[in-house]
Amino acid sequence: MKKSILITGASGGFGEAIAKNMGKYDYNLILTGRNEANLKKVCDEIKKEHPQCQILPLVFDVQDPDACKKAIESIPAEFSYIDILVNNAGLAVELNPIHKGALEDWERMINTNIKGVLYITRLVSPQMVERKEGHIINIGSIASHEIYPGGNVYCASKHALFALTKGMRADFLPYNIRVTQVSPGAAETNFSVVRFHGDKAKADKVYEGYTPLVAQDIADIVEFAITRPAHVCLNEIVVTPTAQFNGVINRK
Ligand code: NDP
Ligand code: 8X3
Repeated sequence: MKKSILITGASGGFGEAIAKNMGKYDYNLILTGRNEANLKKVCDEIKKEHPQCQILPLVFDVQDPDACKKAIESIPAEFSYIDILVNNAGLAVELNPIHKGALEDWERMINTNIKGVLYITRLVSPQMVERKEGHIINIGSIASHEIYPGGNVYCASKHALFALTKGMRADFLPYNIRVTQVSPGAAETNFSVVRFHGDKAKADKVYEGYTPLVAQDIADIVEFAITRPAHVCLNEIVVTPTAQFNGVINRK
């Protein structure tokens, strides 16, 4: 049976680039996101480039456990052999200090970046355990290791994700399942536009004065991790722009 790769948050940014890289391999793709039009556009583009690739788009919010369950249970038999799971959907909201933080922003980050990963992993991993085979890739961040002013809850969510990555590695060790975290620094995607509630001018400033990473850089690293021989598990790859060290960016 043909194997599938499930990528959350494939309607843009890193997830889209990862899906496009993986379209050339002999996998079915299960691509998820909330924005149906964006997701369809990504599917159409991959299909055009790789007509042999079978793609299943799933539109749902990873914050909603019932929606996650319904979506995963709706996967038809021909896509059901999920060998690779990329937990990529995530976001930051605002850069407020704690005393000015909005509870709803905190909820969105915690519910998406931590609980969403747990919901999807809980639903997908039992079949990997049963087969004693599989690969889970979590998209962490430099914020899994560093804290910057205003990063508080986002950084906490990505620190938690790193703990979960190691927890998965420990729990899945007896089952031959690879677990990898890719932890990027500043990358120019829609990330900062989302962080600043659609303020493109404010988002653009984040990437001024240096060359940031782009989604393709991350997709190439994920592809590298996936295509290592089965006995090789890259535990974590931390990648920043050359102009970034930990949280510090050297702007011209
Ligand atoms: P984008 O905003 O470009 O893409 C985010 C993707 O996640 C979109 O496809 C979006 O889909 C999806 N998504 C967000 N929330 C949800 C949700 N509740 N349910 C389902 N899908 C959701 O950002 P990036 O590609 O940059 O971000 C991808 C991951 O990389 C995130 O986890 C982010 O934290 C992490 N990261 C980003 C860095 C950066 O500098 N860009 C650096 C380090 C890590 P839709 O809108 O359709 O729901
Ligand atoms: C996204 C990169 O530096 O905004 O995870 O935390 S950063």
